[in-house]
Amino acid sequence: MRLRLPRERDFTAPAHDVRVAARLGLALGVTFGLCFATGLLSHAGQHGSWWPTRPVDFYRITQGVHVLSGIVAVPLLLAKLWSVYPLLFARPVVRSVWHALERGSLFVLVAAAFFQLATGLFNSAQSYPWLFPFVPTHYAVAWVAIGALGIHIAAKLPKIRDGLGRALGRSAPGAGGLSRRGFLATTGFAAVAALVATAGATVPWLYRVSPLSWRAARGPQGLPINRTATAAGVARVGPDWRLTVSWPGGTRQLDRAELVALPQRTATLPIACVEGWSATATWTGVVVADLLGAVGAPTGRVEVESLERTGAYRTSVLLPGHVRDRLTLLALRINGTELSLDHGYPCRIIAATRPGVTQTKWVTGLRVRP
Ligand SMILES: Nc1nc2c(c(=O)[nH]1)N[C@H]1C(S)=C(S)[C@@H](COP(=O)(O)O)O[C@H]1N2
Ligand SMILES: [Mo]
Repeated sequence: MRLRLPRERDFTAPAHDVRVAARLGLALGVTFGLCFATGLLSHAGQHGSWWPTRPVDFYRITQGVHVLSGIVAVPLLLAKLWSVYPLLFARPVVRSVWHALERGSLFVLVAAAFFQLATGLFNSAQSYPWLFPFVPTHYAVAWVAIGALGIHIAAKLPKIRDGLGRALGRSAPGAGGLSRRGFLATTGFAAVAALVATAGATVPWLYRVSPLSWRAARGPQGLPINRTATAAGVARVGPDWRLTVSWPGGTRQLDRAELVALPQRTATLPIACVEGWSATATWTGVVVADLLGAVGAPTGRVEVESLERTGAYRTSVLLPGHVRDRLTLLALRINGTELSLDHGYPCRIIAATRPGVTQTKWVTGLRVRP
């Protein structure tokens, strides 16, 4: 027997069909679109010059959609690739310059999509088994993926129309494998299972049914801890700790007793981590706007500094809108008890809609830039 490469027509399963591929493509287009849009929002929330302060759960929702749409895209992408992979064996390999470009962009799309989904999943598991910085790389490749997706959709528009326009129909008698309907139903089931299995990390009423909700599972003082004081290199905080508030023309140091003596506000606010988990706590502390007023500092943009000496999240910026917001607290207490060291003792920033990475713990300095 002579070995030969298969041909496209050798793949006879009914699900290798443009009607299946187009429907999966539509679902993937929606999930990738959601993932891209919410990814841009997350980028703006961390690096932008404006960010809304309401609704309080804004980032919790957009980042939940970001991570969950990425997770749902995994089974959809695998099913879509399986549906169309016989096209790899179509001959001739290249029919025209246009065809070569279209195939090349498809290669870029698949590579970029795998890269985004894999790095995103690793990030949500807080694992970084690579040497490049996650945030700028994930952000840059997102543009590559969305660009290649746009080209792919434009090139395939006639086929997409054709595939979506035709009913799934019945498979020919004797055709092997799952029917077109069966294949789509199985893929849909896998996508919903992936969603339910992970959504409990951020959707409270799924905590119980979601086996992978461990990230949001209760931690000490009723809230998970992402980075412990030990991991951040923050040792015991002694009585010599001071909060330094500075502004052009002035500086003021406060000890913890002075912070406790200022008027306190209690608010229920979520921490929404970029990794896709979120959890709500009740925080008590000083409204940052009141604190600035009490020491005679102007308002403006505030740079927050932590006791942590190294680490990407030792500083953050409070934009003017958040500095004015009365839900922006320098929290001293969580769920009715004093903040533990792991939760940011002696004080931490907690504000509405801020990405978790900017809810800075172990605060030591507030620098006002009017
Ligand atoms: N100084 C400092 N603050 C920090 C971090 C950090 O690494 N260093 N991690 C942030 C991240 S990523 C999140 S999600 C929240 C988590 O807060 P928690 O550990 O109190 O739950 O704290 C934020 N504050
Ligand atoms: Mo986080």
